[in-house]
Amino acid sequence: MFDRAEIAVKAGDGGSGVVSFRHEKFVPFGGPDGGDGGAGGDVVVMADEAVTSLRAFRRNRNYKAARGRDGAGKKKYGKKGPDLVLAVPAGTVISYKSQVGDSSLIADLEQPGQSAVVAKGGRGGKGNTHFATSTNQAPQIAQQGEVGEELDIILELKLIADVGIIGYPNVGKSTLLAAVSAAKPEIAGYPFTTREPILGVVEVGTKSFVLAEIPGLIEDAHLGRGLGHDFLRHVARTRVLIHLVDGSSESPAADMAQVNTELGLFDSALGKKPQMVAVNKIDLPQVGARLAEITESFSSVGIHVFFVSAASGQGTAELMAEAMKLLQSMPAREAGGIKVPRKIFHPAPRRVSPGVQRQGDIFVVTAPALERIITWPGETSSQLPGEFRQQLARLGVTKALERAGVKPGDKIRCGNFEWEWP
Ligand SMILES: Nc1nc2c(ncn2[C@@H]2O[C@H](COP(=O)(O)OP(=O)(O)OP(=O)(O)O)[C@@H](O)[C@H]2O)c(=O)[nH]1
Ligand SMILES: [Mg+2]
Repeated sequence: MFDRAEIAVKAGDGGSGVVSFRHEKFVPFGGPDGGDGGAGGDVVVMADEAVTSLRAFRRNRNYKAARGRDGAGKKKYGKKGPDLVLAVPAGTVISYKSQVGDSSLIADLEQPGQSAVVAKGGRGGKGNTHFATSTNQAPQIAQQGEVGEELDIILELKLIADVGIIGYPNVGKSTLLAAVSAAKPEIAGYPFTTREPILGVVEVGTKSFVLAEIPGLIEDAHLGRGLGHDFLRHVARTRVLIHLVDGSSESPAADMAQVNTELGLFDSALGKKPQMVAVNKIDLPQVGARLAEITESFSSVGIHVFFVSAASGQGTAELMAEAMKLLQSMPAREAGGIKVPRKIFHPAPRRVSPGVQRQGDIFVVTAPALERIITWPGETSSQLPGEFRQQLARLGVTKALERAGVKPGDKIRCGNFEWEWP
């Protein structure tokens, strides 16, 4: 029932900010003008009408968006890395591989055009213009871009049936599905043979639709008895119903009324879904003998019936052609009877507040914004500790260091840098 693929996605890293200074005539050492890096590209999953399966994702499992470009002098921003858009069929459910249950859901892309960001690109690093302070007009530090998000996700195609076959147990629903599609449901002469919805693809000319056998609709299904309750939800997602009745039953019209009562009790919208009524087993002599009587019993309540033999195939192609016509005459799929909240994934904010941890005789500063600080080749680094201290003060880390008992001469480490507390 599901087509499934597990893939690894990695959003682009942000580009780096740069250290650069204005070079003006007669001004040998102008102000800082290093531009910021561009953000890395996101990995986006998008439902696309032209895509019909997840097969492509079985061949290639790794997907990486491009990184952002580095900034440049003259305050030039680096270009954002282009997003990587993965096209999937409508009806694809995206979830985290690392989580189970409801919290694993990232998005449910029901309609073509819907999309979700599954991995957010890293933000670009800041150029040295951002690090100027009143006491340091020539900052020699810039910031590296953030690393893009990386995670494993599961794509699952939830086939949504266009047409559902409903009817009393044992009327021949499985036999009909098997006759018109490649599906191979179990067929047997006792009720409730089919225990969960079975899907098949029906081709009519060059077009196709998905047909589902909805099992177990009986009296009191709406109360959760029998198998019916769960499957009524599948009925809600179909657009057209084929109501199959057994021509050899005592009263085919009464059987149909009973099943419809169940539908209506579950959800009144279901009762209003367009139905095509088909009388099955016309190959049986006792059924062949009463076609006029059956036609009359339905037409007296305003219902047109189709006659078929799922076993011999008689009339089934015509029934499918009519179902296709009816589908095409209907507006595009709506959300159906069940309201599925539309979920669009927003990655959680990555803000981590700065902190200090003592590791032996080194004070390690955790401050994502500072850990990404970089120096620029060719620039002097003697003033770096001073610049770092200013940034630490700005982030309120100095106080945290003092609270942690830092003394002159102690070693401080942040990202790739290490220096002494003066
Ligand atoms: N003679 C005849 N028998 C049929 C026809 N269609 C189905 N049957 C028989 O009717 C019985 C039930 O058929 P299924 O296709 O399993 O019926 P179902 O509606 O799927 O039944 P459940 O899944 O158990 O609710 C089987 O013995 C079939 O062989 C038909 O067109 N003619
Ligand atoms: Mg069946």
